[in-house]
Formats: sequence, structure tokens, C-alpha cells
Amino acid sequence: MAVKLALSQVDEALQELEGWQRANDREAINKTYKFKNFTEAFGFMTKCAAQAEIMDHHPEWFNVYNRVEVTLTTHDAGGVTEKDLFLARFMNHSV
Ligand code: H2B
Repeated sequence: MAVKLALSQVDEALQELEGWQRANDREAINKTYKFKNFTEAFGFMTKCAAQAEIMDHHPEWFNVYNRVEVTLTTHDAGGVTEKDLFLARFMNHSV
């Protein structure tokens, strides 16, 4: 099972993850992506969904039109793990 990272380790990793921040109310990281339109947003989600399936690691997300709000945490570990950081990097490279 993936090991939960210390908050200081998460903060350090976030310095290299543009637009991502720690959630206020739980051990998670989040980012809001904005696209030109719904088609672009959904294309991004489709790409990330395929990666999530490969990893068996799934985002919590909310989409309205061109906006995708993403929260990443590892439920099994009760906090942020390397899997969340990997998926966050993948997402940033997928825009
Ligand atoms: N996704 C996330 N974000 N955290 C998990 O702990 C998790 C998951 N666990 N996707 C996986 C699925 C687990 O429930 C299945 C049974 O492997």
C-alpha cells in the first residue's frame, strides 16, 4: 500500500507542481483547471480517466462546462501519497 506523506513532504513536492495546493479541510491536494470549452475539458478528463484506471487510482473531480476541479488523495492511506503526486504531474502534462 502507498505510504502517506508528511505534510512537509507534500508542501515540498507542490513547489514543482504548478497550480496545485493543499486542501484546507483534509489531507488532499487540489487544482482547478480551466479550458476553452466543454470539449477540451472533457478530453482532458478522458485522458486522465484512462491513466487513473491504469494506476487504479482515481481523482475526485467536478466539472462544469470548461472548468474541472480536481482533488487528489489516497483513501486507503488517509492522505497524500506518491500516487497523488504522480497523477497530478500527469494531469499538468495533459493540458
Ligand atoms: N483511488 C484513490 N484516489 N484512492 C484510493 O485509495 C483508491 C483509489 N483505492 N482507487 C482503489 C481504487 C481501491 O479502492 C481499489 C479496490 O483498488
